[in-house]
Amino acid sequence: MLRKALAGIIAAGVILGVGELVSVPFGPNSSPFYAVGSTVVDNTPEAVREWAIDTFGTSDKTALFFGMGIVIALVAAGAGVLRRPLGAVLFGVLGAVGVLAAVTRSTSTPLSALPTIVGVAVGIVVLNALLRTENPVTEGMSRRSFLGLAVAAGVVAVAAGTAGRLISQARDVTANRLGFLLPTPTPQPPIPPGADLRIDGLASYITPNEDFYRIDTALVVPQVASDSWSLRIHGMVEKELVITFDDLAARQAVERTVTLTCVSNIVGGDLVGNATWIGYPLKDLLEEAGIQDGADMVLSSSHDAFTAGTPLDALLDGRDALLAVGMNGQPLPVEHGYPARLVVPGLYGYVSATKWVTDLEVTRFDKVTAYWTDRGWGARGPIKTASRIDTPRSGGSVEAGTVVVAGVAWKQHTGISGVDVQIDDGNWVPATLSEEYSKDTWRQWTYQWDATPGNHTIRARASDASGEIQTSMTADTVPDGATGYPKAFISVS
Ligand SMILES: Nc1nc2c(c(=O)[nH]1)N[C@H]1C(S)=C(S)[C@@H](COP(=O)(O)O)O[C@H]1N2
Ligand SMILES: [Mo]
Repeated sequence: MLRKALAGIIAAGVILGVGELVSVPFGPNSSPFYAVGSTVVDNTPEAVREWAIDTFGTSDKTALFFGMGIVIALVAAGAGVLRRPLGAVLFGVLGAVGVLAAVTRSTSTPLSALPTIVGVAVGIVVLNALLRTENPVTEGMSRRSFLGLAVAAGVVAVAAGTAGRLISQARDVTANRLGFLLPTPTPQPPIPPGADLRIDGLASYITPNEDFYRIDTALVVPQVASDSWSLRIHGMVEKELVITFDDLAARQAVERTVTLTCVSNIVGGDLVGNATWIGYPLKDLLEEAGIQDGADMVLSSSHDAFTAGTPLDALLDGRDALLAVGMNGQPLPVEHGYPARLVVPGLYGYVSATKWVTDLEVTRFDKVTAYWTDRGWGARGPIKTASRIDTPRSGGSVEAGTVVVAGVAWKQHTGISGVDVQIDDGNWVPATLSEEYSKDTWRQWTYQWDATPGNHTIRARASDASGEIQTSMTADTVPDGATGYPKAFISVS
């Protein structure tokens, strides 16, 4: 029984390993593992996705791979235990599912079916060979031949899988990115030192690239080389444009510091970051194409077929909406969209911040929908006023006396004009704000708290520059962003 289960698991390993190796020439979405994973991601119910992001944060992909591994192992063990040839039939059926997933990815061709087919064929041969060592003439012989075959098959599976991954990675764009010549932007006004309070435990004003949150649906980071990249602007335009990096080189780049936020950020969460982007004003590109009357949306698509629907106003009203190619003085990190992405101040990422962007279709909200709007999220995605308490950390303890409380607040493209702090049920008292740099970025705040022994709750609330106070009403992230006051529970001794 155990042996049969093990045979099933090893055969499944062979399917995935061989599939991975054969997928090399056809791209990651043809690998049975990643094709099924991506299909799972695209079809995950909203509640489950939110739970995954809340629970695993930006490690949600690792969690998915782990979960898939467990499910595959269980099903494979079952296939091994089934009466022959039912196990092989089960593998065949699962293979068909894998093929279906592989050929229906956006980047698929009919050849994308090949890795799964080859993998399943080899896997079934291995399964049968392993199970045939059952019913032997002498039990001892069979155990030895089973073990030998099992180890050999296991080695083949791991070697093929690892080789497949390594070769795929070796063909990545790391080298291309290292050779990428970042344009010299017209400098923006310098960021005043007072914009960054530099308090221990408080998020720095500029988020370093390594610490910048990453959210996307890509299980394998899209690899788009700058020399094969182009951006097509089409739809309701006077003349279609196809822009390459040669064209961009003839244009003047700008730099703009803009805070990005994810709509899935829970109150107090860290799916928000501030970077200085180098890029090209989208307004210029769109106006060059010429917008037809009646258009109200730009549907941006990525290399991996993610889509976002951005209100056209936000791209034309003069705010710094960019086709960004640089992030904090570096070419975009590959996981943040190399070689080009969109950045639009004031809108959540899911409606605006398309990474690995290759296509802009000028269109209408009543004609097309985008990736997340198809999954129940709001169509337009303006960022809501929010604040966060960074220090002291909720759940922590401090000594009685003066305690520095500090955090950040944001309402991109309106600006933050104040933050108030409340201790327990006391009055709201104003915090001190960092120097404002731009209304498109977050602002830090700090408050000197005279902490007395006992358990205390600190709350914060921001006011935006239009005079509106952050709402105390609690709302979930779905469908258009969480609200409510951030709280820190602190014990003072
Ligand atoms: N191609 C692609 N672009 C994407 C996404 C995606 O899934 N695929 N996710 C969007 C979302 S929901 C957010 S919040 C931002 C996050 O950008 P970052 O990962 O650089 O922080 O990217 C946006 N751009
Ligand atoms: Mo997001």
